[in-house]
Amino acid sequence: MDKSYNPEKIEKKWQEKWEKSKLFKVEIDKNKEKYYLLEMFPYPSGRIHMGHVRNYTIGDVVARFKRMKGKNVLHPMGWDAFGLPAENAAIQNNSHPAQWTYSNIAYMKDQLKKLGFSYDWDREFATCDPEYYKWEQLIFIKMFEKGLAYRSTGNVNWCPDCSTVLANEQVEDGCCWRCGAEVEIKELNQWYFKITDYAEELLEWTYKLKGWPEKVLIMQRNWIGKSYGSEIIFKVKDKDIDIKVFTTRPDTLYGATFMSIAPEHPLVDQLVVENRDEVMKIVNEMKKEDKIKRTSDDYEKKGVFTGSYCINPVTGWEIPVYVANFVLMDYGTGAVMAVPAHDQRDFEFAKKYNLKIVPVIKPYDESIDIYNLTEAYEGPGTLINSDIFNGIDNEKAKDAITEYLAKKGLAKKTVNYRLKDWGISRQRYWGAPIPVIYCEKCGIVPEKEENLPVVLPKDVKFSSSSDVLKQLEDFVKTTCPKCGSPAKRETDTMDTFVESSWYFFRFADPKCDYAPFDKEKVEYWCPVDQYIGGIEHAVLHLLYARFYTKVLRDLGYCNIDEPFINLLTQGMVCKETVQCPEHGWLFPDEVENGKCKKCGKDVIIGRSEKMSKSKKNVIDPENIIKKYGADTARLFILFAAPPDKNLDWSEQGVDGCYRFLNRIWNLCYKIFPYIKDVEKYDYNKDGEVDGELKNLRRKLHETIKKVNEDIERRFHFNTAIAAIMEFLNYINQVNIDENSEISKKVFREVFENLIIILSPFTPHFAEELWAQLTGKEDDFLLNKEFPKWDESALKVEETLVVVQINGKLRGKFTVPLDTTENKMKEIVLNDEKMKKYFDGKEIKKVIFVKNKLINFVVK
Ligand code: ANZ
Ligand code: ZN
Repeated sequence: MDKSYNPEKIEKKWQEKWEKSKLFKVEIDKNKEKYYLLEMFPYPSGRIHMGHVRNYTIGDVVARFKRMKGKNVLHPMGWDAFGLPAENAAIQNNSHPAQWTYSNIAYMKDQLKKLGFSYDWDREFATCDPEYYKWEQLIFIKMFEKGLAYRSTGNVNWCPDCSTVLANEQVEDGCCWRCGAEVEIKELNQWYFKITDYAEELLEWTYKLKGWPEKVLIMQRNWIGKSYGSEIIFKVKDKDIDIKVFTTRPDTLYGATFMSIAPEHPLVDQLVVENRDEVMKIVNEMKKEDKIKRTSDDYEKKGVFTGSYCINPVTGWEIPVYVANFVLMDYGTGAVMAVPAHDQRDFEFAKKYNLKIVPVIKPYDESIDIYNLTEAYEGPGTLINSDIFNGIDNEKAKDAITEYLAKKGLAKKTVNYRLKDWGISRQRYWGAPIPVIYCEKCGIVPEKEENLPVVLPKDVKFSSSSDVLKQLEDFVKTTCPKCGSPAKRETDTMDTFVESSWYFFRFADPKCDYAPFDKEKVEYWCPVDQYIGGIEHAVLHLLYARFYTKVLRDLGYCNIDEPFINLLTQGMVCKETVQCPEHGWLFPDEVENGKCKKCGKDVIIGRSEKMSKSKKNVIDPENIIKKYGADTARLFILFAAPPDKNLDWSEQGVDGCYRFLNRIWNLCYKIFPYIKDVEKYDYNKDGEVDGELKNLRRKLHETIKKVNEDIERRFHFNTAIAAIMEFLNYINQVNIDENSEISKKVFREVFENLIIILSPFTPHFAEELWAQLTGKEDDFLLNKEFPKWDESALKVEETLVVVQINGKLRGKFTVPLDTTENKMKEIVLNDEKMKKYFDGKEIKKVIFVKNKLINFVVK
């Protein structure tokens, strides 16, 4: 055994051995319980970052632990390989996106291997492999045939910088989620997936996914946005048309004093009677306004009177119809009954255009003057100014008023969802081609199954960022699969979120060549038992994956309702930031003694923030591995915080973990010679142990218990590791007796277990120590059982100790056997009943007989 710990040498050695022996390969084994552990697969951007390291280290510990607990563990890895960065890089380097992508994959795969992750690499694939997207195209065709994929013109979010469409989910605060550019609204012909058909089921299951963080479920529910309300019909005065509104507040109907409709509403044209040209001009300008801004609270409410009136169905009032910028066509019915007294947007609008405000809810809070409002009153109360409904609680009035109108055929209860269909068309090259053909005679025709995949043409020049596929005549020109006449191929590609919506199924059967996957294999491995990834995917990816799973189920590909049983959203990796007043963000090595190296000014140490290149607070995992080894990197990441909390990077923390491993190594170096040739302690053969050895065993089994429970129950690796550190301190205080067989045996038990429980965290380190202890080089720890604790070793034996004060019996205490004099003093002096004997007195002397008696001489 080497005298000192050399991570570089041993990590390489074990990575090679693991690979050669195919240690991580798994197959279906129906005699074992399966466990599918999945981490969100990475985008091959070029290099792995600390966020990846954290995500995959957490996953690796769980995978290794579960396997050692006897589960048949599927732990795959692959690449989410389509997307815009590859195309941008290709333009910049005058190369091909495929080349960029596959070389990044090779590099990153190597990096992941250096971290010792237990992936079954035989299952690896990249989503840009035609063998993968072929099946996605087939599924698309099946969806098209069922009406779940359709083409429609609509307003789309357009990112001018990425020159592509974005899904609603990809717009954050009006900006592109990827590049941050301000998003525009454009009218385009697009492909959509009918996720709205699944709104109700997606929502229902959020109440059944007990293994998901509540905050993620809430975000999904809000995104689906189910609201209960009513549709009410308003007749237009002097015209034979009706306007239908969607409202969640039918209780306020008696206070509806005007009507607001969306500029895109199809009835606008018929409703505008006065000053047609002028009004239509304003309407058209409103349409051009940014749709996202239009709905934000602080955006100015604007409107224009159409010249038409409609009739409030309960009051009979003729109320003016306005076109208003804050009403959207794609929510509800595109028309709103405006109740300025009880809706803030309507209130602002009424003030601006001098419209009537009639309160109809009297607040339970009497201090509010409902006839002199400075803002809308949106709270609860009883109805006023509402004829036969006066005095009713407003919640009850919702149903009552709807039912009253329903009898006249003027209203019905409805449910509305905020969720919109998923626009999946992207006007980009580097994505899965949408497998349809446009024929002048037959219309939209899906490609024939036997012609799949529709492969992305290789011979492409990337000189500009415009729609590349459209310009490729060889690709576009084709014949109609139905009638054979000349036809055109679709040039849009699919949103890359489609690929990540089903990759977890493909991992169960990655080489399948007759279907997306074999049903039986998927039904053995899936659903995923534990999914791990970043919170940033709480809405987008997770909602799409849930939807796609249900679609695959309904297409008959599998019998699975939900893809992920348990979800862990890991916290971010953060580090403090450093700023120079003159030079902005600084890298740590641009600072010396608190001063900027460039200008000598005092730097400002900022708070800890998510590692990002722009703030120059990133740590490259590769440097850490070079300096300390992968095991230290893994250990630090696991030890520094519970997995769901943010983690603060600290060089001292990393160093501390490295020293901990060194201390274990050094201790093993010292102890192994004595225990190499003995067997570990066994109660049946060796009988009882007592004293120091008994306590050592107790501490060992307490540690084993804690590690088991912390991993199993809560994934609290940090406290598990802390327990092991504490145990190491304990071992250091106990001396091995070279002449005692039983002492050596207990030490053997201690070190065997210590090494095995360390192995999920620091696998190379543990493997090497195990080989040194046992002399066996291929006795992989992953194939060992994770230690169970010995309940009988945990028992603390007790004894009765007599307490005397100046020789007189004053109490009896039951304490653990071998309690020391100091501990005994502490127990007695802290006891309420004993206090009176010591009050105002001084302890002159203590006589202590271990396990029997303590006598205080006081004065
Ligand atoms: C009358 C009313 C009175 C409303 C009141 C609110 C308060 P949620 O809960 O988000 O579903 N609304 C309906 N369609 C709209 C559209 N296309 N664009 C903008 N606003 C629209 O919101 C439903 C409420 O939003 C509806 O209830 C409607 O205003 C408005 F005291 O109707 B309410
Ligand atoms: Zn045709």
